[in-house]
Amino acid sequence: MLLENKKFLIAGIANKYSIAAGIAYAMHKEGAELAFSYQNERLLKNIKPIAEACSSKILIECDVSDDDSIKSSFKELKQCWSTFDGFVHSIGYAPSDQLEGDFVDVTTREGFKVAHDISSYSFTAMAKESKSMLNENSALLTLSYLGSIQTMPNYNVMGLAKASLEANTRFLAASLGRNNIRVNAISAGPIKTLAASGVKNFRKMLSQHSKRAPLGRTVTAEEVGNAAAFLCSDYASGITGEITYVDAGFNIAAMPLNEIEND
Ligand code: NAD
Ligand code: 0WE
Repeated sequence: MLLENKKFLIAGIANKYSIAAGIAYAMHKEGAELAFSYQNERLLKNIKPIAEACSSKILIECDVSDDDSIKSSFKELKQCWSTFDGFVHSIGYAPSDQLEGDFVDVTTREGFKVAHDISSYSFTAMAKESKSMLNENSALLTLSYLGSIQTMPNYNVMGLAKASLEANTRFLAASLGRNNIRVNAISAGPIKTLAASGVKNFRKMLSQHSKRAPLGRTVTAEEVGNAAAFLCSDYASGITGEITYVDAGFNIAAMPLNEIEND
């Protein structure tokens, strides 16, 4: 098993559809010992059965908008694990008014600030607070999206925040490399999760994705999870600062092959 004798914290499960839930299952399957952090008490009931299925009893509240909450959550984790082998950051947020309408018109200073704070800075903050507890050979992982490098309707300021998150991945990798801590990101294709459910025309985006992607389909949280398990394992010991696309190939295709052929 890829992750035997390794301990990972999973941050960002809201419910069973969360990408982080797919990651947790895959990492559990590969023998990792897991702990979970959740944004607020409201989500606890959703996370409990997932933690149970992963044989974990460690559930810690952590709101990444609050430095004290991040600090105390790693203090709490230390009660269970004196050291561990990394964490998965699967957290992103922008106020909903930022994600509908024309970029220039809807983007505000406050919306920009919140999106970057929650979706990018929080990755740095978690690395900072956990650094002293991380073993040699640790791995940190975050989740990005194609909107970081290409435009699309409505993703708006989240695209900027994901660009920041990807640069963050590279700077953290450079900063922590000498401690033998690797830092990577997965850029996932669109998946119908809670964060996606409020998005206008998300179903249309999924069908567009299937049309253009070389594999002719979307990806699942399980597929993202399998790539995550690899990147967090010693099989990926030579990989750091990378953005790995798990998107059925969508990002490499400028035009759908079949449509041209069928004309
Ligand atoms: P999700 O809604 O299941 O997960 C988002 C998580 O962010 C939730 O668990 C939420 O509690 C957490 N979060 C938000 N604000 C927080 C805060 N202040 N403190 C702590 N946690 C907070 O949706 P998801 O799609 O699984 O998203 C996970 C990650 O994957 C995000 O970074 C998202 O941008 C990224 N992503 C999603 C897709 C997609 O299509 N669903 C594609 C590529 C990347
Ligand atoms: O990163 C994401 C989700 C980002 C997200 C979603 C929400 C909805 C609810 C961040 N913040 C919020 N805030 C809310 O209040 N994805 C990659 C999924 C996603 O979101 C989109 C997409 C895709 C794809 C938004 C617009 C356009 C496309």
